[in-house]
Amino acid sequence: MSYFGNINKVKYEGPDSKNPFAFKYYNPEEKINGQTMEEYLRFAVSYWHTFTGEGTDPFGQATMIRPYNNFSGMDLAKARLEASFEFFEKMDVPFFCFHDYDIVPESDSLAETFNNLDEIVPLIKDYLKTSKTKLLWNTANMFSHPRWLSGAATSPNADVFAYAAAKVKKGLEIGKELGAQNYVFWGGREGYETLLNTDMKLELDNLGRFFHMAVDYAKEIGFDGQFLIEPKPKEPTKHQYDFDVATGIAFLKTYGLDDKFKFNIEANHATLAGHTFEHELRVARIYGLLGSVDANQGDPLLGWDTDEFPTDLYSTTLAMYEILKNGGLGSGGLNFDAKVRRGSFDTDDLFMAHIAGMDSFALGTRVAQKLIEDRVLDDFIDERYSSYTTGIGRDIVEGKTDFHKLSEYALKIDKVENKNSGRQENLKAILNQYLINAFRG
Ligand code: XLS
Ligand code: NI
Ligand code: NI
Repeated sequence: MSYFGNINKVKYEGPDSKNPFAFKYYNPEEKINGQTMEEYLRFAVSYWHTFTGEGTDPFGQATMIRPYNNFSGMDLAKARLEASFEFFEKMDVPFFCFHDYDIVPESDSLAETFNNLDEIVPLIKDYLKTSKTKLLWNTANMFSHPRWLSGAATSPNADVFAYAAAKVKKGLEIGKELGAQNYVFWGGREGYETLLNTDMKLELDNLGRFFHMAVDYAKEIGFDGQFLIEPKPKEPTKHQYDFDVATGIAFLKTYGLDDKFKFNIEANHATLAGHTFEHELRVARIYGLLGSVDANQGDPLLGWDTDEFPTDLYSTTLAMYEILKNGGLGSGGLNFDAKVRRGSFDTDDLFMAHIAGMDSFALGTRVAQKLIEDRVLDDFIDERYSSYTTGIGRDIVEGKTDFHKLSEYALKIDKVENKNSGRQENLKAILNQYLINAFRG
């Protein structure tokens, strides 16, 4: 059966196309750094927002009109699955991602839920055999059910810890079965509300223990996907332990996990942490820990994770700048952890939203690539830091000096001069110029 019968396969038609169901900038076959855009950008559809999300918000009921709305239970799960692969094919995306409870309904009984998973996973495997779309990552939902109210691996209740372990164990088995390229941990409730009732040290130690057990089990069953932590500062928990990339790095190093994990960086989580998206990407990149990306954007007027489809070209350009400088995303990808607005309730919106996001990243890629080719920022930055390439600066960088020598040197300086202007207004104007020129083709 067809769920999106009115839509044909979405194709690249170029910047002059007025077809709402065509790519204007994303040309999957166009080469970038020797790879096609498809291979480089590795777009993924997130199952939860696109197929499970119903448009509810804390004040209102579901709004989304979906062709499988008349099903329920496992029939709904199967209908969604069928629809999802039709969608992937029509959008021509190479990847998708899911939580365990996106693909089957969550039951109170763990055994029953596992049975449901055992029923759906072979069906997914069958689709994967004939589809070009692969599994970028899977994860466990350990935040929706009431049992997770005080966390999963950081719950004060040891039974909850055990339950979480069972779910991740199953998730790794599913990841292996379906050839997942990564496994994600997003700790939505791994944090605390008040220190008055919290043993922070025990919770963090338990989280470290939990991750070690996951690493051990993956090794045991031969799951070789990349482990990813997805930092977020808050929401739903007031203070989340993996606040941002820097906090995550401190945690991984403290618990001896930094060679086992990388980061899945979400744009809207970065801004919630008071950072830009590109800041989080940069921190991960310079330490070799940039794993994958949840591509979305927040709303500067709203203080929560609005998960909008990315359309801000400054942001996609600066993000792609980091990703290109990283040499791509390796086994990661650009996952649209993004949802259509509550008012965008029909299925056409699902296609248009993904097209908007993919085009925005494709355009950002072209601009970023040109900025890198022309060495616009590199040359400027080299010049700005040139004092570290000769004389005392070179000695500092090469470790050939100490406080005695530096003090001696400093006492001889007549007056420290500010040599290189930061020129940020000019650099922003150049960025504008590159963006506009990219539109010219
Ligand atoms: C929520 C997170 C979540 C993760 C996967 O804010 O972004 O959707 O990506 O659990
Ligand atoms: Ni996310
Ligand atoms: Ni999020």
